[in-house]
Amino acid sequence: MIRPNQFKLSTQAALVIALLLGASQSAFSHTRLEIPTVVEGVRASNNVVIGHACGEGSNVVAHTAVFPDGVDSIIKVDGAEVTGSASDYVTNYGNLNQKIMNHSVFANEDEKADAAGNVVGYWVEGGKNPNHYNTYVPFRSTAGFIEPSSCASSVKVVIAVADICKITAASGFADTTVNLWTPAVGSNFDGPGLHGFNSPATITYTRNLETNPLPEGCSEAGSTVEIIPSAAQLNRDMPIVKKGKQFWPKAGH
Ligand SMILES: [Cu+2]
Repeated sequence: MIRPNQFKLSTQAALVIALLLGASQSAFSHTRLEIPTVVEGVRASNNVVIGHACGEGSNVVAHTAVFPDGVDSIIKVDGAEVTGSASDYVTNYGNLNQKIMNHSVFANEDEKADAAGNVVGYWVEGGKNPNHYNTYVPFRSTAGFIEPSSCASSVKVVIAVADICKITAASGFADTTVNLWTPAVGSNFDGPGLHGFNSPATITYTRNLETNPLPEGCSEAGSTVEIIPSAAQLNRDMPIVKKGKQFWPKAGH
């Protein structure tokens, strides 16, 4: 027979266990965006949330992110790769994201731009995010608009991120030195077999069906579109170049 006070104790124990599980999940979750889904036409500040470092006692000491440039990006419609460009689905694609400066954790930072001057990513370094902490890395997103003539009901933009615990050459990439939250597109930053393999952060724009209804001829649900950075872009834009010198990954082997 269970006496009332025994029952009470076990419920409290269960609650404590549930809280502990919840806490550990949030502290060790993968690196993702604070706001992963936005309605088209809405400008928002957002954060890339660094989820953890590279194991107990390690710190993320540098972090870098790349947005697909829309120039040679991979486009998928309902999961199948198509020819076409990002602006077929997001009318004003390009230069949608700007870093918001913040030196609270990382002392140094800069944006990365393509040849046309569009911001395609950013890097931060000179700080420490311990394994059991999260760091918010802030940026702002200009309102993206879904192309009215397209059948897209949502457009998911895939972001490539590296949370770097140790500055190594590419040959030194391991679970103890880096978390690569990148799409596996065949770049030097795929990290096959590593913790974050093919598990990138994403931001999804959803269509405002009231102001921007699907045109005739689309399926009732519309299409889900993905914009993914190309391997060539990741090879070019993932490295951290600081004052004209490559900081990460280290050159050579
Ligand atoms: Cu993780």
